Amino acid sequence: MNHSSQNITSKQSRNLELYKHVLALNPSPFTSTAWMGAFPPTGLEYIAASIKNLVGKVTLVDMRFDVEYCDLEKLNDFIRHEVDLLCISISWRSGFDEICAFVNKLPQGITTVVGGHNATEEVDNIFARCPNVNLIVRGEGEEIIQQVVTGVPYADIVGLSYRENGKIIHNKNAVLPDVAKLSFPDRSLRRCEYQWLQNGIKVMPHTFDTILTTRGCPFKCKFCTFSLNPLGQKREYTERPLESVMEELKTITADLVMIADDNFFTNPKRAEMLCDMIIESGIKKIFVAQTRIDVARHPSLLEKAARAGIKILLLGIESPHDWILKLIDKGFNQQQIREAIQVLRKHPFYLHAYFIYGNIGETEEEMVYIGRFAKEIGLDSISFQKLRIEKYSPLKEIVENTPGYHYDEVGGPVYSDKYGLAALKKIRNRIRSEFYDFAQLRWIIRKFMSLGILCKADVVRLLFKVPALLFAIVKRGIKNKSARRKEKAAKLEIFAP
Ligand code: B12
Ligand code: SF4
Repeated sequence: MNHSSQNITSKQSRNLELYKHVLALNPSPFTSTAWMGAFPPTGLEYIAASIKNLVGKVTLVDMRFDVEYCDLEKLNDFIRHEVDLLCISISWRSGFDEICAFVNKLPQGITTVVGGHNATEEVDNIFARCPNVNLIVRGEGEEIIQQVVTGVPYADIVGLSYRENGKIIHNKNAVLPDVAKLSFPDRSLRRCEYQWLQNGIKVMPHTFDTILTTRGCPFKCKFCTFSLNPLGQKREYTERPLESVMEELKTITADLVMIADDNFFTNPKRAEMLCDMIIESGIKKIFVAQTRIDVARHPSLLEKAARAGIKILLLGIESPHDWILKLIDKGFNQQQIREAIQVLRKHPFYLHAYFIYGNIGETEEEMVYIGRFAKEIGLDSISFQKLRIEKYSPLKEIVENTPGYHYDEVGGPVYSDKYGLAALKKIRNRIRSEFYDFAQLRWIIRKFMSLGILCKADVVRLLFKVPALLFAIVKRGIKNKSARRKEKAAKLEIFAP
């Protein structure tokens, strides 16, 4: 159990017990891919943990996995008969329209609170589209929801937006909570195990989980809003006490754990201490960590990270070009990337790197070079995304002031007069074929096997599933396309004069 202190004690709440049964609900949009489904809804789980001792009961439902609650009639029946507070998470932009439509189908008259990264960016939009939503918690919500469930008057809760006499009231922004004081997710509330299901087919034998050991990131890469909360406030880099992290780790049963920190190695000393503690505890997991290439400067940390079970590193490299790295303030250059990867390759890590293409002024050849460069330096796999503009991204203004560059919506891709979306799609395919070929795929499988992430039997099982997987992916694509068409038609109808 987590013994960290809370602002409002359970004793206080029992006296009040304003809510008997809270449903913490992670809705499932049809557009989310199965890969995203592999991990639990961490933010919502923090919320559930923070109120668990302040209300009668919390039921946590993740509609991606909890099939029992996917039937709307059954879900509504359950809500009507059992629930007096509904807490819904809207974290991702993908599927936003579908989630709003879904929320509208839930029972009216039950206090409904929405929160999450995307909810915070879309407060007015959600109030306008979902008449049954009473409250929206903006930003990191643990302390705010505690005040809601213990009956603090809405007007006194900073960080809350709410309806009052037909008006929407937005209280001031809340101060970010101290992560050391927050309760970590209580896995006993879960009603499902997390696995990598691709279109309903189990891809890997492992169960998945996430853990956050820090929040925020001290760097200021221009394209990135990881370290900004959705209110545009810089989330200062803050660390959880290592004892609390270990306490949480001991409650995790999953085989593969993603350390969801923006950059796990921000404080190398602390990361090394945590690795030591994991080694000492005998905990055996496959850990995945997000990091910058700077970690390569710490050989003893790398050695310990590998011994602690960190097997997959997700590296934010972004670009092979010095002028782009400078433009986005990444803080390193191509030569440093080459040197770092050379070091990292000497350790037993699977190296996956992220790149961004379509940067301002980037030519087609420069974009395509991403694939060749990644191969040259020996990365195991890569993913590449078009430059995107988030609501509070410092790049937003730059794109807006650069003639010939455009974006259609916040969160959407940047394109230019020279490279429109269709051209960027072709470039993406060129990057992909520069990097991925049969030999690379074989290499990936071998690397997974050599690191003990997959065994021979897993690979054979996976190969047998390939035809079914391909069929499911095509079927899902068609389903999504037709659903999107319907949604578009519905929108046109709403806005028709
Ligand atoms: C780890 C991570 C992932 C993991 C997923 C881990 C998981 N558990 O699902 C992986 C790698 C799979 C991933 C994938 C993607 N991610 Co991501 N990810 C993150 C990251 C780094 C941390 C998320 C996290 O754990 N945060 C910590 C928790 C505690 O914060 P939180 O979720 O916001 O929750 C708090 C509040 O929002 C609020 N809250 C949340 N729910 C609720 C509900 C209620 C009722 C209340 C009151 C409050 C509340 O309180 C919570 C506690 O403080 C964030 C960046 C960041 N630093 O937050 C990006 C981020 C969330 N990801 C982002 C994106 C774009 C993606 C992808 C679309 C990328 C892609 N193109 O594939 C996919 C989409 C995944 C999907 N499900 O659709 C964006 C989201 C932007 C947006 N509005 O959509 C972010 C913000 C990064 C960014 N700035 O670009 N991601
Ligand atoms: S890209 Fe990575 S290092 Fe840069 S600000 Fe974002 S999280 Fe931090």
